[in-house]
Amino acid sequence: ALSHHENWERQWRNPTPKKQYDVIIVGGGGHGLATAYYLAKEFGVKNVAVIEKGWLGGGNTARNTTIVRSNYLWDESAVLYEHAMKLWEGLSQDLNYNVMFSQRGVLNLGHTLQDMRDIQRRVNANRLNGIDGEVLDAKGVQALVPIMDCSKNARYPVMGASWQPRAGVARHDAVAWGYARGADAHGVDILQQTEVTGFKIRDGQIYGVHTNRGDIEAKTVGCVAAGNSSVLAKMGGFNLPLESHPLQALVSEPIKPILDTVVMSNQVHGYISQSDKGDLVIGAGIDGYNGYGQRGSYPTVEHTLQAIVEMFPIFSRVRMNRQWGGIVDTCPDACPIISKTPVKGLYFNCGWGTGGFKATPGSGHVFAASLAKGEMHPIAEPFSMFRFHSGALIDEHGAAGVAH
Ligand code: FAD
Ligand code: PYC
Repeated sequence: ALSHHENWERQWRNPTPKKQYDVIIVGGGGHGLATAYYLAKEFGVKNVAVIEKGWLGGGNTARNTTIVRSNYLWDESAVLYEHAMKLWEGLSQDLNYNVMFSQRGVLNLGHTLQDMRDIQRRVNANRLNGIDGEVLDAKGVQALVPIMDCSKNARYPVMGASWQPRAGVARHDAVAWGYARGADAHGVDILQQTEVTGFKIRDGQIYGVHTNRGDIEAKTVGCVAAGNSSVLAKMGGFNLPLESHPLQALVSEPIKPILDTVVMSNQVHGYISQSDKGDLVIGAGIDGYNGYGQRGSYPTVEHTLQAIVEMFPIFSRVRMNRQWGGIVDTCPDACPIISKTPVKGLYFNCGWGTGGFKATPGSGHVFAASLAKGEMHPIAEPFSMFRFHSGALIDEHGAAGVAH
């Protein structure tokens, strides 16, 4: 049947690399593509290349479980993630591409008194920052999710939850493809199967990159390479305080619609939503070891499914269909790095760890503004890599949602 469609128009070009660009973005995931899109569309910087060693959005953008929320504790991160949330709310229209952003709400469950105190504190902080949020008791949670075991018999009974109604999920591939098509339409060159193997640096200033397809020059280079960020930093001659860990996810066979919101529990440690296709989309925390293999180990899967079945006994006989892993770049304070570096003109946007998908539009937008102006955008400013020198950390482990 597809033979009738062989003349489909390409969504983006497959150009030959030019010798020189104004800005090079390393990494063609959601964040890199969003950066290129806003650079060209909003900041008038159109001579831009996105260099991707594999295929577009094949890294964590393709591998994540697409939870989008902005209920972070501290002002700095709340502002960053809420900036992203506002962009999500108009993204399909802006890109003219359906990113299937579904604001079905996210519950972060509490199972102990201390969980509930933390939830109250975080929801209060959110509301002071103009972010929607409510504290629910167990009855309120049960009313939203009738199939969840909210009885007192559970090993860790559900005591309540934070509820962000504007939160939800989006379609990961569509986000990458929508930004790619938009960036390409504004003249950005998207170079797939092109790996950056080194930086050209002279007198402390970047002036290009080495790639497996030859050298390409630019006086501004932004690296957005998620789990591979430390490898690129090493090429620049400095270290980043990142650990690269596998983070796994799995999906079930498709079933009829049964769960119309997103449920996360850090205490029993699992999270779940149902995709529009019907699959249950499931995950938990990182595998404890460092590595670059996009797989993960069996005990983590077992632990995750124990938690899911404990919360949802109704799912005990649903079969799992697929499992995969991505490499996440975790930072000591569970916050990203959006920053200048010791090399002039070389910028990094990384350290999003287990939670960067939700930030994709906001991250791309503030990074683009910073690259265009040569000065960090005020929202990005607190996320400098130099906070690990000054000690001005922003500890978001509580809101990160997935144990690091
Ligand atoms: P990526 O999409 O990984 O893009 C980086 C790109 O850089 C890759 O395509 C890679 O090939 C390329 N690259 C690397 N090195 C080079 C090089 N030398 N030369 C050229 N290209 C290079 N976040 C949420 O907010 N909600 C979630 O529910 C969620 N769930 C997750 C579940 C899993 C299983 C995983 C793995 C992650 C999850 N995350 C979640 C985190 C989220 O996926 C990431 O933070 C986010 O997608 C990072 O986007 P990115 O564009 O920076 O990275
Ligand atoms: O950051 O919300 C999140 C998240 C959920 C699953 C993985 N990360």
